[in-house]
Amino acid sequence: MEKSALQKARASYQPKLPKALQGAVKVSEGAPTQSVDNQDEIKKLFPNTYGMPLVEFVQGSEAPSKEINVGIILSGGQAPGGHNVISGLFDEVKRLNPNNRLYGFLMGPGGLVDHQYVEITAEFVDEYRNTGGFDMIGSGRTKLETTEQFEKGLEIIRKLDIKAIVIIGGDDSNTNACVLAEYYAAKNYGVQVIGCPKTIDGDLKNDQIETSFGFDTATKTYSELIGNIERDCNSARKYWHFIKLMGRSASHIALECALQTQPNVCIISEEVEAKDLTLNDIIEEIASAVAYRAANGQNFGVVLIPEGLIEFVPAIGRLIQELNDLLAAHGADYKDLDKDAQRAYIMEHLSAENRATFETLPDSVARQLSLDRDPHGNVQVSLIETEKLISEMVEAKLAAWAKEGKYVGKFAPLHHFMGYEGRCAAPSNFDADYCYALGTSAALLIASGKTGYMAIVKNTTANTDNWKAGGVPITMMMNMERRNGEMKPVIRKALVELDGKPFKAFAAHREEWSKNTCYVYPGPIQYWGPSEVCDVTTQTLALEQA
Ligand code: FBP
Repeated sequence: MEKSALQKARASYQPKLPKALQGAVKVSEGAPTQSVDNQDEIKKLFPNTYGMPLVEFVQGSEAPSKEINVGIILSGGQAPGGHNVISGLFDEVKRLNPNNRLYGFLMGPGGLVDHQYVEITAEFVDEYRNTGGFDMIGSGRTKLETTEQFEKGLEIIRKLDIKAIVIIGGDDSNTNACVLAEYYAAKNYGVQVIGCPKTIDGDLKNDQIETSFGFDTATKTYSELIGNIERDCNSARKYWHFIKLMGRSASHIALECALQTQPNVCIISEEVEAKDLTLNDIIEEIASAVAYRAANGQNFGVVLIPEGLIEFVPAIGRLIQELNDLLAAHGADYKDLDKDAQRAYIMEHLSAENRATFETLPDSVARQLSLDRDPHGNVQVSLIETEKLISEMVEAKLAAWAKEGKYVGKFAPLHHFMGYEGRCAAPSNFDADYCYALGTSAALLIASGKTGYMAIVKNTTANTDNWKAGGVPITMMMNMERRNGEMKPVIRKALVELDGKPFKAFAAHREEWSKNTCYVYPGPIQYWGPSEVCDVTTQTLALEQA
């Protein structure tokens, strides 16, 4: 692989490990845990992995470790730092016993089922230290859920004498890790399963998980680009930029970028849902900002739109719920029909209220909502051009206001989607350190015989020395939710909390940001230099942990 100058220099960065993970480590166990909700149902579904205690690693004398071969899987969307989880895991399993081997399953969970793997050696891991991307072993979205898949996986696990599988994934993948852990435990196969909290979306967090890895680097990358656009916008003073930001459901990415760059408008999906806003309400909010600024001669601005917005507009959310059920029950009846026949079939089967909403949607959006789902049953919102939909509707609203004499100005919109360009960026110091510590914790959970746990690192706004590492039983984060027409045990997704400090900080300033030009230009991620530039966490984390 030909390397860039940055990649070469960055390879020698030694991630900072918390004191508690340096050298010999012992386990300190807390009290038994409970799931966040639906305790009886979750306990029944996970009799072997429910109620286990929280675990923290502290410095202390360590029992000699038996030989343990480990398998690792990268699951779902890329997130900066995945390679450092692997290097942390590799270094720790080798420290515990140099005979231990680490195998990477290729292209996601499918690699386990199809027996596609590679041994991760010292030379191999050295090629990828502190790099972005998941290209070391690849990732995929195959959902591990059937007994047949678990048993196929077991064949290769036995062949390679693997004692534990580490699944690096988001809420859906870790839900599956929990199901797999329970299955292997129930069968007494002696195979441990450990999860790691990954996703740029930032929605895998709770009392135990302060942040998912990748959120820090991705939001800094987007904020750099948004800042650059804002500066261009404030220089030319002739465009309104509509920027859609990745993040399937939750608006954490959009909110964090807004806190870092202070745009004129940022829509937060969770607020739209809570206030029962219609698409028209959102359009009026943006058009009002455009009209106000135009009246002051400022025919320019920046609008941030979260990728998942469309699902949070209550009327559209209700439509999606019914479409999910329809898809689960009758998808096979209409999936092979031509476009018009599909639309007609769906219209015929929808309730009157949802049919009325469906009719108002442009064809491309209606199609995306009614047909394509990812393997976890999610609408593929990153494929919907919400930024164009919104700017076209704003344009129409301004034209109507112009006729009524309520708006005079020029409106020239430009569109951007920021998603994939942030998911594989070279990890920030925070993500490089955090991921290396997560990988180390995962190895220690395995060595201490745990299964059905997720590796965690806490106290992350303190100096790295004082970070706390350990594990949380995955069942502790679960509740029952309706998925594809059925109630299923899943990890509860963390949405933006409207009474949380990050949203309140945004809400306190947004009026001023919309009327005036208050842009902040964060610039690119820095890897070397003053700590207040290089090691700063996201504002979301800083505010939440304050
Ligand atoms: P994960 O939840 O798997 O980390 O994926 C996050 C994400 O980047 C979302 O923000 C986005 O909607 C989705 O992946 C895009 O999926 P794909 O990579 O399959 O296009």
